[in-house]
Order: sequence, then C-alpha cells, then structure tokens
Amino acid sequence: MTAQSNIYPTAALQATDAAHHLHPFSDMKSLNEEGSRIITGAEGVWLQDSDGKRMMDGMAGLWCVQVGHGRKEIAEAVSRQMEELAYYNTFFKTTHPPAVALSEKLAQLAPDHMNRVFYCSSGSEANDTVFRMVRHYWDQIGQPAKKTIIGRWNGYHGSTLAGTSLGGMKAMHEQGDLPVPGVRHINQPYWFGEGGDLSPEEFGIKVARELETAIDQLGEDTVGAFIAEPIQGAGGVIIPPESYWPEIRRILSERNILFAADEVICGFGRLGTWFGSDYYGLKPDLMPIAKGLTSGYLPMGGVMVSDRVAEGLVDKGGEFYHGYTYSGHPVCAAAALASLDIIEREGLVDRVANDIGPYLRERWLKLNDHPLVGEARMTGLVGALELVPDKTNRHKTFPDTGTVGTICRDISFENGLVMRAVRDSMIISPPLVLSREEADFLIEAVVKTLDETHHA
Ligand code: PXG
Repeated sequence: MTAQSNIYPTAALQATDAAHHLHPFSDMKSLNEEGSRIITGAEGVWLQDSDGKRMMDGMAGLWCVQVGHGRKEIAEAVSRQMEELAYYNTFFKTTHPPAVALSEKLAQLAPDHMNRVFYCSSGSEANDTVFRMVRHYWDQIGQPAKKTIIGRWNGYHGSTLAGTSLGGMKAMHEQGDLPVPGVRHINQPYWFGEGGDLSPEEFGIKVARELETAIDQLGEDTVGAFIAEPIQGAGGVIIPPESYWPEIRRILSERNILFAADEVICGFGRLGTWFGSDYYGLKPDLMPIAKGLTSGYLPMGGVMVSDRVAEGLVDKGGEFYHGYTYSGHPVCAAAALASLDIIEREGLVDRVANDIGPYLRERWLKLNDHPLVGEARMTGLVGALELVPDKTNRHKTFPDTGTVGTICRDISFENGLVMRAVRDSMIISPPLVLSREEADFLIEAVVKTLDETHHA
C-alpha cells in the first residue's frame, strides 16, 4: 500500500459524514459526537485510516473479504466486464455469459444435490427470497398450508422484513412489531451462555429437540422450513456442541419440512470447507449465500436450490413472481468468478482446513489461560473469546452487558487490530489469506488488548 498518510482532512470528512450520512446499526447521536473512523485504503489483511494508522482487518471487512483487500485480478475482471456489458437484466427470457458461468461454477462447488441458483444483491435479499421460495414451493406441490418457518433466537438472517423476522434478534424485533406472522423461534445451541449445568453434549441434544417439539406443536402440515446458520456469526460465533447438528439432521430426516442453511458467513471457505453444510454434513434444500461470494468487492447474493426444490420451482411449471433488477448482475458475477478463481487457485479452503486455520486455532485456544477469558473457541478461521468477571464461574456475567466488550474493542483498535464485540465476547473472522506472521501479530495484539482491558 502506498503510504498516503494525513492527506485526508479527517475532521472535515467526519463533520460532513455526521451531517448527512445515517450509518447502519449505529447510535447516530453518539457516533456524530465521537466522529467516524475513516478508512481510506486496504491491502491484504491491512487497513489504513485517514490519519495514516495501519490496522489488521481481523473481521475481513464484515466477514466477507475472503481473498484479502486490493486484489488486482478482481479489479481487472470487473473493469473488463464493465466495458463489455456493464448491465443487462436476467428477466424476460435473457441471460448473459457471466451469469451463466457463475451459475455453473456455483453448482460445481455446492453440495452435489444443489445445482441451481437464484441471484440477488445481499444476504438479506437472499433470505427474503428463501421466505418467498419456501411458500411458493409448497404451493406448487399442493401443500399450501405449510407456511410457517422456524428460526432461532439470536440467529441473524439480515435486516429486511423477512431477514429480521427469520432472525432472532429481539432488539431488532422490538423496533417495528416484528417478526411478521408465520415465523417461530427456538433456542440457540449456545452452551457457554445458556447451557446451565448440562454438559455441552446434553445441551446440544436438548436444544435440537426444541425443533422436534415446535414442529409437532405447530403441526407438521403447517411448517414449511427450518432456517439456521451452521455457525451463528453475528450472534457471537456460536459454535454448536458436537451433538447438535446430528440430532437436527435426525429430526429433519423424520419430518417433511425444508431446511435452509444460511451460508452467508460460513460459505466460501470460512470453516475450511466450501460451505458450512459440508463441514457439518448437512443436506440443505436452500442455501442463502452472499459476502464471500464476491469477497465483498461488489454486492451480490443468491439462494442455492436443491434438486428437490427445483422439482417444485422448475418441473411443475408456472412463474415465480420474484426477482430483482440486479439479479445476476454481470459485473458482480464477474467479480464473483474472479474471487472464486483466487480461492481455488491459491487453495484457500484447504489452507483454512490444514494450515493457517489449525495454526491460528492452536494459539487462539491458549487464550483460555487469560484471567479475563471464560472460553476461547474457533472453527476454521472464525473465533470468539467470552470475556468474564470470574473465570471459575461460567454463570457469572458482567453487570452491564456489553460495556467490557466495547472497551476491549476500542483498545484493540488502538493496538492495531480490528475485532468485533458481541455483548462481552470478542470476535475474529480474518481474511483467508492471513499469513503465519500475521496470525502471530493478531495473537500478540489480542494478548496486549486483553491485558490492558483487564487493568482498565
Ligand atoms: N445471513 C447471515 C448469516 C449474515 O451474517 C446476512 C444474512 C445479511 O446479509 P446482508 O448482505 O444483507 O448484510 C448476514 C449479514 C455484524 C454484521 O456486525 C453481520 C452481518 C451484516 C452486518 C453486520 O456481525 N451479517
């Protein structure tokens, strides 16, 4: 990265930003008082801000920059596609080469029984598509009563009406009378926070069986689908106990409902497999994807569809009245193809499984010894640290939830590492190109940050 420090008028940009820009998920009053951090450039796993400060991007942007920042191959592919065909739609019996090529590529990468994709521009739109597709599918095959979708408390599926509703973020539901009708929630497999005195394995079985109970209470003939992230991301990197997914798989195999695995974060190598579903041996009917699909270089999402669902959507005939102006956008598709090409060429998925993933995990799990850490967990390249007031007692939490997490996050920034705080846990999800030296830097920055937070 060329060092262009201090050529940006930070204060003036902050003032204009405060005057005109409403940020997502932000308390605008306090943000405007404090001033936004202005990111001006990025290369590999490193960010640079308007004051010339260099920081490691421990969150891969927002869980999406799989191939790292500043990849010329993507910029060039995008530029070429812009010149050739910057936009055309995929409605009204048309398509274009990038959409065709990407669809074929995704069908090749996805689990064997998933061979089709419906495009949109984000993970939220992907889950709105899931919502409508589930109902359309059951209508098509003559079971229109199967409308209810079961999600999980503290799951995250986006910010649109359907995304918010399927997700289980109570604070989001409270703003505007959500969820919409026809959505139910069961508990999440969050052993550290909610497992009580059960062992992780007992707890995994217990919460999985809530799915069985919910289906039976609602009546199997009224339930259309269950939606879940293989590992919950925004909810705090909730890695389920080992007993959880096998028990869910059993329940799904005995009940006739669809399963949507939300792969927006777990997809494209994050867990050391192409999809989280591969990691856990799941057999989804629908797979919402976004983020890592283009490594965040351009906005694109989609829903991968199983052959079973395609029977209802395709073979039965009839139009699905659903689609977006930018469904399959040629330039976004070109970015996706270029990013997937890098992931394949550089063997990034295998690297996460067998090289940098285990390397970072071994060091991350040692953080369990720190006096502030109740649990360190990591799968692939996504991890969390539970900060606690008393490491001998998992049930004790800080009195003002979120305060210590926020302090720790701010100290981490100062130490040159961007981590995300969820309540009082610290999250990392770095780019898949992270080197061993960079992993060492990350761990050192975390140790320093934990020490300083502990003494703050
Ligand atoms: N599903 C999952 C599993 C997600 O993590 C979405 C859907 C929605 O995607 P879009 O592209 O509409 O944002 C997400 C997004 C955070 C954070 O702070 C997480 C997400 C988005 C923004 C912030 O952890 N996840």
